[in-house]
Amino acid sequence: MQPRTGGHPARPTRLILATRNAGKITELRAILEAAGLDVELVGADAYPDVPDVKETGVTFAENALLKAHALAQATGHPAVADDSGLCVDVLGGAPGIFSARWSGTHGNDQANLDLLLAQLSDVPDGHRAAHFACAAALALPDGTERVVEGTLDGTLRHTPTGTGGFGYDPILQPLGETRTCAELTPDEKNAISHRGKAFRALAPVVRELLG
Ligand code: ITT
Repeated sequence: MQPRTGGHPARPTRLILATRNAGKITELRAILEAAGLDVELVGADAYPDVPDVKETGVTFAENALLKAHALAQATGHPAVADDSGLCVDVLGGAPGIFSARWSGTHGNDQANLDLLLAQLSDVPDGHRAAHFACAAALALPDGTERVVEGTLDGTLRHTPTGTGGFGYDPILQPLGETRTCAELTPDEKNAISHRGKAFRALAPVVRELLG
């Protein structure tokens, strides 16, 4: 699925993205290309023997760095990892780093969203501020590391709307928007999203360390 480098002397630097989510690979590849960076971006699927790392950090940045370092050490190539989630003001920033497993089961988007809506059912408009946050880390096999962050501010709807995106997209309405993230096109969402901002902030860092 991923392009392989040949024996050509001018082959681009290989950069591994610590995800099995094809959408993230496409998004970061487009951003690195737009920045004019000659990098061969491949997903963690290219290294099936490398185990997933436990996300034991207590911030998005710590978890992103943990994943990036683990992959860089295991593969001998520079690695990028991101960690993201939804932070709700009235919940003191929760679900935060626990966003993917808020209902107890990792990656059950529907259960996570249903639980959050139930918890917030009595919270009126005007007190439903929230933001998506993303930390993106770059680690080199020699231990060099960088981390950048991006956020998307909005408010939470009372009922899910829209069928696009994933996770909490159907209830997060970005500031200045009348639609939820799940009603935006992928390009519209990438242009304003926490992950889009973090990945775009990473491009000059990739240039600095690998360029
Ligand atoms: P990886 O395989 O790359 O780890 P993931 O989906 O498990 O992807 P993320 O760190 O990207 O992990 O996101 C964690 C959770 O945060 C995710 O399961 C969603 O519930 C929520 N989330 C993050 N970004 C989101 C977005 O853009 N829209 C909606 N929900 C999001």
